[in-house]
Amino acid sequence: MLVSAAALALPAAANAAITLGTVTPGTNPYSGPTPTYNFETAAPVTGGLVTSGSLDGIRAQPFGSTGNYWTVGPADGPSGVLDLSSIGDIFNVSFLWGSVDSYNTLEFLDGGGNVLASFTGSNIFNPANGSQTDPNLNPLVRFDVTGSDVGALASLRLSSTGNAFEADNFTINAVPEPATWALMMLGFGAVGFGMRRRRQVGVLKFA
Ligand SMILES: [Ca+2]
Ligand SMILES: [Ca+2]
Repeated sequence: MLVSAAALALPAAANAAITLGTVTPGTNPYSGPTPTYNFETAAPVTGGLVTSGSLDGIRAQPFGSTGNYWTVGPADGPSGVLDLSSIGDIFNVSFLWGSVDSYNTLEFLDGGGNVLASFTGSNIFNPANGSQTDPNLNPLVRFDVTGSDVGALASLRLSSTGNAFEADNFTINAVPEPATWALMMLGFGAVGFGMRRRRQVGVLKFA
């Protein structure tokens, strides 16, 4: 109810979208946000392989990653899914994308398995040549979620037609950024003002 009221009042903020927010060159040691899933304890993933270390030509531990990480590719399982359905509303997702390759694909899915948004390694950095040491090719990537996608996003699917798509330190943010909060409060304020006005004139009308 509150969400639909805010949507009426603030259509610009209600547009459903998942966009690439920032690409921050990686650091070693890792210096990003405290991860929700760092694969040191069981993460809700199916497919691919959770492992540590590197195997020449198959997979490489992301620059800045420690312990276990998640890898998908022809040798490790061509695709894998990270289930986010237990989290509820999701406002942004970040993770350490190791040795970015042009043939890596990241998809955001809803609960029915529909693709809400899709990105390849080439969207992250060009050329996406899979360097295992260049911080630009081992970045912390952050994706921002808006509108109905906040509630719809249910999983991430990683796939790779070559070896490999490696990732660690997924941070799932269930709290809006301060700027988003400000927009939402503006939206609620506008709704409240509108309702008071309508009550005064005795008409409740939604366009
Ligand atoms: Ca780890
Ligand atoms: Ca890679």
